Amino acid sequence: MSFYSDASNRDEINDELGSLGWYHYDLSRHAAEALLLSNGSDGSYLLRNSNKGPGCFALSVRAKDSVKHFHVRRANSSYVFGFNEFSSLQEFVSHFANQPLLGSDTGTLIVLKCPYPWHVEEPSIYESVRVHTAIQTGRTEIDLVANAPSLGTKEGYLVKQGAVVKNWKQRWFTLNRYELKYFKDNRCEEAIRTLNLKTCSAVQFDYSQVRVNCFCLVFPERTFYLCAKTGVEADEWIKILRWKLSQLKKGR
Ligand code: 4IP
Repeated sequence: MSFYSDASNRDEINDELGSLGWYHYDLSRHAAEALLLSNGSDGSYLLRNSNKGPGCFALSVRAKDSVKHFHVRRANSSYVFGFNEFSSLQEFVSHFANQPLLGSDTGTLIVLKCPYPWHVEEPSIYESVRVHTAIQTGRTEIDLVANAPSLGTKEGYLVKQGAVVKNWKQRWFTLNRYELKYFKDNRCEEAIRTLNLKTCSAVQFDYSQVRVNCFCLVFPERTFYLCAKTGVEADEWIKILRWKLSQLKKGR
């Protein structure tokens, strides 16, 4: 398998994929998440370059309240997506036209409903600018630090234990920014509870429960015990939750 290695090859691939209309070139993971969450809908997807290197792309897909990213590789003129290999872009695209069901290791299924276009018409209207001399704040260009919180979304069913009555209930969990919410199910609009990860001190695997694939979230007033369907899924939740905690620590 040979991947493209020079700029001219990269331009060729950009041209080839650009014909798709839903290839977003160097759109970052963060921008893809923000775009699909704010303006896409369940099943919207786009293709973008991945930072994993030449020939590597990412398919970003909007689920209900989260965005999932999948690898796509280009080798020679074939496209490799999951267990499928498509010998041409044409074949790859035909696959998407059939609105395939995308399954992940965690057992969640998403229907790839509609591609999110790279080009969207917007009114070409600009506001006139009147710059006034600002009061002297003493700030310099060094103070202009570009900063934005990561979205880092995830959602899915987990089984949780009550605090006093120790029964186990399946709940729909969503994670966005530093909020972990749980709902009765994935059709409910109103969360039962919102957990602020800023007050969470640890996330770890838990072997104290009779259930398997359990992990716990430690808060000052309560430790939440949650179980996933599979070990892979529990691992994914732990990974992203720990990543959030490490980001919060960095920001302190
Ligand atoms: C409830 O049991 C549910 O398990 C609640 O979970 C739980 O609240 C309650 O915990 C527990 O008593 P019943 O439905 O049989 O009454 P959920 O809110 O997900 O429905 P938590 O605080 O875990 O959400 P206690 O601590 O109120 O007993």
